[in-house]
Amino acid sequence: MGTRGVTKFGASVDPELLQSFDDATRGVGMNRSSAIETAMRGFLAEQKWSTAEEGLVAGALMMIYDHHSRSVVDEILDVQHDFTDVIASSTHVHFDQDNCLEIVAVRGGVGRLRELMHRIEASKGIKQLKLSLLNV
Ligand code: NI
Repeated sequence: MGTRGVTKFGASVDPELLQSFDDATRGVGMNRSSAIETAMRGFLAEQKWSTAEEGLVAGALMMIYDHHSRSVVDEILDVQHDFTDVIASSTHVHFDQDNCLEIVAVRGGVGRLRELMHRIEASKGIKQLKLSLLNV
């Protein structure tokens, strides 16, 4: 992250939350400062996606949908054909008898990704949808 040095700051948090955070942090072999940095970067990437007018992001859109709903299967395909400018690839997993898992790799402008997300959210038959983004 360059040679910009570090800034120390104080924060007031719920002690139980801090204890859980420190336990989890130790569990993955990180110190508190690097864990806070990781959490802050994740937060910023999420904020950028939900509010920014412009900016480039990349990540994955993951969804679980009803295999038996022909309308959602068609809709997911149609939407992806309408967003080839931001979709790099997609992987379909026939998860079980009833569920399909689709993982769509995306990169592009936040506004366009927001449009994609809203189109998919509007499809009935989507059981879970998650967009995970990284700042580019
Ligand atoms: Ni399937």
